[in-house]
Amino acid sequence: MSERVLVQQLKDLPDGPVAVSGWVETVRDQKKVQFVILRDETGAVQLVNPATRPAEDGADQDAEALALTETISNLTTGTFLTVQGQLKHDERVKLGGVEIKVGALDVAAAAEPETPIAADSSMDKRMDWRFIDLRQRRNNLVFRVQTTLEHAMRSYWVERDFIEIHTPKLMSSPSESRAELFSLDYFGDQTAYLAQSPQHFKQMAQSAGFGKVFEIADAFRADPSFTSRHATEFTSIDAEISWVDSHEDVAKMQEELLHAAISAVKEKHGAEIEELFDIEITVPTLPFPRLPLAQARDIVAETGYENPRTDGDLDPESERRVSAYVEEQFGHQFVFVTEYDAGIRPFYHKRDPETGLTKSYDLLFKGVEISTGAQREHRVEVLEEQATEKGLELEGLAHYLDFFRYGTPPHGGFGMGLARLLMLLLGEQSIREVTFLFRGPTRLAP
Ligand code: AMO
Repeated sequence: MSERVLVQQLKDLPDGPVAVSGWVETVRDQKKVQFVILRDETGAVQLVNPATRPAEDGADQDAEALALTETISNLTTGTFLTVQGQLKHDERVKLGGVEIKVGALDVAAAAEPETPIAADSSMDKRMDWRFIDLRQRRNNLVFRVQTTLEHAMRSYWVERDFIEIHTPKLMSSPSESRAELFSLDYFGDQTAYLAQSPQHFKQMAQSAGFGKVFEIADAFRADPSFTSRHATEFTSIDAEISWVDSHEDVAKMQEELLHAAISAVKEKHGAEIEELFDIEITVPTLPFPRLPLAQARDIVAETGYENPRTDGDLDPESERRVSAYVEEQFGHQFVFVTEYDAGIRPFYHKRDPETGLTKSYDLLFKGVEISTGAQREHRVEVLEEQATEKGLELEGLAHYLDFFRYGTPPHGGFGMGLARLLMLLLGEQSIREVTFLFRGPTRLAP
């Protein structure tokens, strides 16, 4: 028995005995010869078997060959199996220039004959059967790209002595606002909230003297919207650093981080992404352009679009227009929109004493917000004032406010949605396509 090899290794192996494991993609059962396309996590290979059909005249036949032919005839799409056979290099084989002549087949688990989805099924139907949908090459690539992105980000941070933290997702108070909050019964009469962000605890790490921290973890938002960018559970990429002079120090770290991560993706998967997603990965140049919000609003107004938002924030169409302007003027897919009005930012954003504007930004990528960053207000009296001004009860924030009563350095950080970054990088239309299992208002299963 040969040891299992991966399909992508076959091209480098000499002709001879091999074993490959995977699932059946197609079966072509011809009278004289049978072909099976077998796929594993690295590629697909053609299996071939000269068919032995029952003789009509009752002549003696090789029982094993008959049984093998019958097994292959009965193979269903999706069946997982191991094949032992003879590898043969043959340039005429379109699929990779190799094929395996089947010696023995060992079915691990047979699939039911009717596959419930096809490649052109609706997104909702594909999500019902996500494990089958994920067998597509494109979908497999999404998660290999995701792995490279996260690995490159971790490497960037670890090389710079950041500490990785895992903050609790069960909380006694909301982590952002009271909006979009999931609450649940917690032993007796207590209420727990699901963390909307690691905001409180990544700031706590600053008071703990950790200096630079990061976390890649789930965040929860009871957001009832059905847009292409919102989920009720998503992976949030967060970082927080001490001793910043302004949000600019945070932006600098984030743009370097994205530069490193996207470079890694292009280097490792650029060609395959181009083949399967028909999109060229552009490594962003440094620094990314910056645009104060007031100027961004003017740019939108000059395009003739009337932003329906009355609070001065940019609506999604305005964000698209700002990005289009930046792409045209500076040839850049990213832009930091900075200096948001205090009224449209959380209480914990630091404000510029002269302008009253927050030391914060939103990062737009190809017209969509992927991140919010800011310097934080670290003076507890000012924090209390700003929280009260926003109508928040200090009692509920008591533990958070305590973090800043016993010494804390000036600090800042950002939160970034992993799925939004992936969606835009790969030119996909919805975060559902790049989320392993999407969670939304009407989607709790599988
Ligand atoms: P914010 O609320 O802007 O900021 O969220 C940061 C980023 O998280 C992603 N995101 C989402 N992704 C999918 N579905 C959602 N419902 C969803 N909500 C947010 C977006 C967004 O830009 N604590 C601050 C960050 C900070 O200041 O450090 C925060 O959570 O990509």
